[in-house]
Amino acid sequence: MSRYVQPVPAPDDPYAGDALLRSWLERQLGAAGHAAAKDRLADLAAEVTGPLRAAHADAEAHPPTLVRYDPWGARIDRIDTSPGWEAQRAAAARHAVVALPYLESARGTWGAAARVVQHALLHLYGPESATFSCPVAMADGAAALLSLPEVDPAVRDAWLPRLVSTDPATAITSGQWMTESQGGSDLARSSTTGRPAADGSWRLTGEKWFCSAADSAMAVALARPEGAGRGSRVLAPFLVPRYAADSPLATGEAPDAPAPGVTVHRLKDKLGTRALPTAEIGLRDAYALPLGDPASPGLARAMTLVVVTRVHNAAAAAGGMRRGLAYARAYASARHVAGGALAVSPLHRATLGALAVDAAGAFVLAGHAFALLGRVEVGADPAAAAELRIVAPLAKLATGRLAVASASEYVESFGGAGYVEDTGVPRLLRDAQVLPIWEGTTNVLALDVLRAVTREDAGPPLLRRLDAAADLARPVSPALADTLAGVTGELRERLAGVAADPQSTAVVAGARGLALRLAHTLTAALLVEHAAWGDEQAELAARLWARRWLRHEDVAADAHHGLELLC
Ligand code: UCC
Repeated sequence: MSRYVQPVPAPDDPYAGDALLRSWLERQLGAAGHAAAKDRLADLAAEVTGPLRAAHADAEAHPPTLVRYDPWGARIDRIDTSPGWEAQRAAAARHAVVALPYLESARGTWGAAARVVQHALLHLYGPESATFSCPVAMADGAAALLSLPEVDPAVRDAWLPRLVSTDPATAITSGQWMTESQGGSDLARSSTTGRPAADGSWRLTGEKWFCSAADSAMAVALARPEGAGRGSRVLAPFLVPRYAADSPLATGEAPDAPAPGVTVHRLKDKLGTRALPTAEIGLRDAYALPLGDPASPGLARAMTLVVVTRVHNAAAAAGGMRRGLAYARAYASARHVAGGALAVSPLHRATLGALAVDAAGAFVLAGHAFALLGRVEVGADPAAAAELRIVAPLAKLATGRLAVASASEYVESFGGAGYVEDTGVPRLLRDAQVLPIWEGTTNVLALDVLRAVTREDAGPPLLRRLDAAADLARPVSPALADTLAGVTGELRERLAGVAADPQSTAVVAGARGLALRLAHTLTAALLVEHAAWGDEQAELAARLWARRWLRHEDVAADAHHGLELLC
């Protein structure tokens, strides 16, 4: 009797097969702008489905290791990574996944929308990058911080070109050394200190607890300048060269040895993102360069980086959801149960359809955040800046939670195979779980949303977009328009309640619910906007999203009927 072997699921080309991505680009970039991006996107997609998928598997199978001592007893703290990880590093540079929005040529072609093209690159690259998307995010955040006018041009000129290089031989990434064990997200408790040296550089001393991409050539570290006092606002961002090659304090160490004063205590043993080296790092008078004047409160400067990594987080969530859907659909087409393909089961189709609605929502939310970021950076657009202040945390928190829920469904949709490690499927769930955690948990971000609303009056720009979307929806679907208008009215009242008594227990306890409601309503509005431009898929997704997330209805029957259109 022959043994049955399940077919390996082979998802579509992630660019050619993603209708929403393509129509989003067509709308955001215009036909000529999209045409100018096509080769770049097609090249990356082709590499993702071939060598990068293999590199991803290799990096996941061979996690990084820390070699603390050389054979003769010298402390070397070397992080060894796999060939797959290095292939991901090279591809990120070659495909300009970090660099694109900083390239003159890209800004010339797409203007502020270079960030839209970058988001498309991330959407393709991230899900099977073995989480190289993390160093990509932090390198981008560091590049944005280095681009600020208050940063010393000599520091910028020395480091920014390396961060945005498209040559794998010279490109570097950055870590982000913020978190300390006693502080976590409460940065006010940071105890790393900085003291100035005679030559304008600084020396940092402290312990950093959660340093991802610890193999990067540099890191942005937060430290409290000597004499600066307590609290979070006075913390200042510093650039720390990670290796001896870049540290003027080095005295003959090998170029790839840690910079003097930088010690890698250990690598974290994490639930997921296992290919990504995350370390606890000690600093003892480590060489550092200030990013801006350390005498002026620096946390707001550092948030330039954090806003960028938060929108990358949203892109990672949305990209992962889309790729999970592609795998689940490929599996359902190949898998036969009860006399037919799983893909024709109405119940399975309804499950996948609901996931497609969620993937579409996450995509437009992340995409909108990138579009705003581009307008802030290129046009210094104040309306975009005001909206981004609230959209960045909303996009991060809502997509993080959606990604975990979706990943759980994707794993389940593979049945037993989804629970078997070397199918690669369980990783989807483990890796999704980091998304609501790093760069601020759901609750930390919900409190950030409250602060944005109360201190920076971030509610009105959002409400204006929601009002406009209700008007746009009316000719197409009065029911959808009514839902949007009703929920927007409810949100207007809740935001007024927040403004009236921001510290009340009811407001603080309700922060997560409010933030999710804002994010889900914004997502409906963004789908409506895309539908009004002429996208049929977005129209169905908008209707089902609003019913699913704003009215909490079961959309199974419509999701089943609409599955092909939704994908
Ligand atoms: O390090 C980490 C792991 C790395 C892994 C990265 C992977 C990324 C991959 C993604 C793709 C795959 S995670 C680090 C996690 N830590 C955080 O995210 C910090 C969480 N905590 C917060 O977000 C808090 O909201 C604080 C600490 C930023 C602020 O709380 P405070 O202490 O109450 O401070 P304030 O008073 O609210 O804000 C201080 C200043 C103010 O400006 P000034 O000084 O001008 O008044 C605020 O306006 O910071 C400004 N500010 C902001 N600006 C605060 N929040 C923001 C914001 N969201 N946007 C802009």
